[in-house]
Amino acid sequence: MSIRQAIEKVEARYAHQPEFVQAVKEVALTIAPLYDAHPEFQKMKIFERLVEPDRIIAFRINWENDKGEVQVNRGWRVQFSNALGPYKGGLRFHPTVNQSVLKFLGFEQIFKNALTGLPIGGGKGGSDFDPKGKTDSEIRRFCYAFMRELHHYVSKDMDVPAGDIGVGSREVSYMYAMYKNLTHEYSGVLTGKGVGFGGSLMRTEATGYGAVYFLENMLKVQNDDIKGKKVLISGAGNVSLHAAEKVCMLGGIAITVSDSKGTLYDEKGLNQEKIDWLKKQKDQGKPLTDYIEVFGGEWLAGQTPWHIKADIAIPSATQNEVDEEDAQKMVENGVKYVVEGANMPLTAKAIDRVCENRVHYAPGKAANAGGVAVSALEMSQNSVRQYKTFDQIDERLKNIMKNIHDSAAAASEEYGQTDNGYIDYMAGANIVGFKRVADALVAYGILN
Ligand code: NDP
Ligand code: 2IT
Repeated sequence: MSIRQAIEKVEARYAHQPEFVQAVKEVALTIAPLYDAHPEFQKMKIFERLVEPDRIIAFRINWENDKGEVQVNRGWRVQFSNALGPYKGGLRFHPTVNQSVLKFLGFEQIFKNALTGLPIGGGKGGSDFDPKGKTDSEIRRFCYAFMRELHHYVSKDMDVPAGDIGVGSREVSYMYAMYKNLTHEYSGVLTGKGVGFGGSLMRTEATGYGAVYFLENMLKVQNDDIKGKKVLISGAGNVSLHAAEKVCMLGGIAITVSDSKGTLYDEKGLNQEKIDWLKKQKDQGKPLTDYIEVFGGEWLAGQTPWHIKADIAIPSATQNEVDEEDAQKMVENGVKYVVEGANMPLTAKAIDRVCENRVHYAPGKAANAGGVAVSALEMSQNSVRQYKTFDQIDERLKNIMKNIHDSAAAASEEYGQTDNGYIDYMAGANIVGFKRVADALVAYGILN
């Protein structure tokens, strides 16, 4: 079966899972040159095998809110592929979570994790639970209830979850406590734990910092520099605020953050004081709009940042947050680099639009891999029970992001996707990630 026929099969079978189909098509369409060069992949049906998760675990979560009312949510863990290591990937708590979203995230995670060069397979999980407006005790009861069920299916050498949207170190700690309580085991079953009890230094910062390290590598290829460049950032969560922090540290000017209600536009640019304030504000569940009274700037209610003039965009909120029209505005406003902090923030048409205008584009799989990479370092620190310093992890992260950048750029060149100096990072990253997984599957025979 050719790649084209395999896509048609996925489209027909999973027409009701649009995000998953979108993620599969992107990979399939870019790995064609690799597939042509490796007939053994076709013979072993590697692609057809990789689009079906090893298994999906679905469960119910009963919990009680503060009023004593019984609440029912749904939870899942998609164990996609353990070809390269234990299933690894975050847990998302958001009302939009469903199987399509978790399958797209789990599928992308396979190749992202392969790109890190570290021994981790791909998985994802979560719940349609909405943490917004919930009290701390409600969050705690939900996390306990979620892990009471999930603990049957995860363990330190088999499946190691972490955070994602709506799941940060508070939630990871509650879930970790329940796992420990039920299993009597002190093991690294989750990453993103508090640093006082097995967490790695820099895990919190890693995704945002890593995305900016990736950007630095892209800029260097173009003999360019981040200093003085205006940067649009969406979201105001873990990835966004740490991306903004690293941009500022390196002399760039981050002029926006956003959330589901609108965009905060600060023409003067963020600085450490403003970012610390934003982190605190978000931790307390308070609105971004308070910023205006403290620091000035503008609140653009109901708007995204993409119509604002800038040099660089780092979408870091959620999937499909940049559509074709937004991409067109970016091009017209002079954006030269788009770096995905979020997973799949650009629609397929938005990607086409930026690429046909030779905007340098870094896909999430490559650019946001710093978070899971430091998660893998957390796993190894847990195994040997010895901990590295912040600077040691930062150095590893920089190297990992450089390696991902360089290997994607090299694959783009090797497979004829680099056009007159314009690197196709999407094709390059997909080819490198896919090849590492496919080589392992071929070596295993037809198990996995
Ligand atoms: P957080 O929960 O910390 O923050 C999410 C941010 O995005 C919030 O500001 C939220 O706004 C906004 N957002 C979420 N959903 C929507 C939506 N539907 N429309 C508009 N804004 C929205 O999540 P993270 O920062 O951890 O994750 C952000 C992205 O980065 C996700 O795509 C995630 O998969 C990806 N990612 C995360 C990694 C990590 O280590 N945490 C690693 C790699 C990728 P509001 O508060 O109003 O909902
Ligand atoms: O999308 C991602 O890479 C994450 N949410 C982080 C996964 C992890 O296991 O650290």
